[in-house]
Amino acid sequence: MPGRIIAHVDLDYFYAQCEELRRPELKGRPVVVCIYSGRTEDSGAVSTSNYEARKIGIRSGMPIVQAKRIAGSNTVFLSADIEYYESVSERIMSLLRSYTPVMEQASVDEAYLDLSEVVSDFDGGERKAREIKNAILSSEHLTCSIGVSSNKLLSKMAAGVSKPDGLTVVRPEEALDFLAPMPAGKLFGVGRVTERRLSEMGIQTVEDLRSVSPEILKKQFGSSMGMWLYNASRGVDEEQVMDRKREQYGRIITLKEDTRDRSVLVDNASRLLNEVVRQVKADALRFKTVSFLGIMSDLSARTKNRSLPDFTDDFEQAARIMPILVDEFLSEHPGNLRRMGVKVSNLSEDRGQKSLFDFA
Ligand code: DCP
Ligand code: MG
Ligand code: MG
Repeated sequence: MPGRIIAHVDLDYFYAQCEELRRPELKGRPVVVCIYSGRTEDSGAVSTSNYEARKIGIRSGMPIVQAKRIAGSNTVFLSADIEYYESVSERIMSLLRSYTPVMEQASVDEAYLDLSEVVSDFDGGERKAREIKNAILSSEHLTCSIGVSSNKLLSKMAAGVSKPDGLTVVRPEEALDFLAPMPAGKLFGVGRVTERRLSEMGIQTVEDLRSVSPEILKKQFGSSMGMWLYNASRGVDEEQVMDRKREQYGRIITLKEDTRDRSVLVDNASRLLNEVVRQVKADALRFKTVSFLGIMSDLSARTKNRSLPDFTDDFEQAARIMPILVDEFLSEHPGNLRRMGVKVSNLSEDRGQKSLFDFA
């Protein structure tokens, strides 16, 4: 029996690529997406930058002031629009979930897919990864990088070596050579403190790390971290891909202006519900509870829920409840809403319809 076949998918320069997507005129120029803290005009940090901006040295986490100092006059600075990136992310995660039921979203732009039951060998894994890259490109017009190997650690490292738009397969027999020259402190899972300690011990590469005995590693780093380093340096990682089941699907938006206008709330709720239901359906699930939520001008959050008689994935049926929820909400909560959202929960597997996986 062959070992596991795990893919790690990470979208390239994600927030910045999303911005290029909706503003094609930005393509080719350095783009810097910023999270402004609002204290002074330029206080805050760079969230991410596209590869043109990275070429001139602008990176995630850098203070905006510093990025502006090294930026040329053609560099574009944008304020992060998290809601937009999250909506793109959710669609891509749904798409990824259609390839395997064992899928773990690891951050807004990355996921692990256990393909062991979907393909029979690493060539199959490579073909599947290419298929996934093409699907993300044709449906969302975004590029990603994928690593394929026998475990999460190697796949995560493999996805990182050929960015952007990369695909790297590390077969089990290649794992040792693949990791050997990498900086030991950059093994995924090594934190800052461990990284510093490794460098104090004169350990630079993963190959250096391999020459340290498990006893010494355990003494220096504690038994669990010590053993983890011992195994990781040899490309061994037993971590399972956790297909945490989702408990709810929702979307929240910021209203153009604070309001309690019934028709504005109902129209937005209906539009958001439509997006949410489409995702639930794409994941072959049904739901029973529908919620309307509002965040008031004073930032307090309020919710109204209602359950349907049975599980459904029918938008019309759920949409009929929305005006009722909005009316109840408005009658119970005085004041204007700043943000609003909808959520469906109480999920169940859609047994009426086979998932792609059942046909594999
Ligand atoms: N992010 C952030 N602050 C950080 C790191 C990341 O706000 N310090 C956000 C912006 C990124 C997104 O998370 O677009 C995904 O993070 P990644 O580390 O995957 O970085 P990118 O996708 O931007 O670039 P890469 O092409 O290297 O994956
Ligand atoms: Mg990324
Ligand atoms: Mg990422």
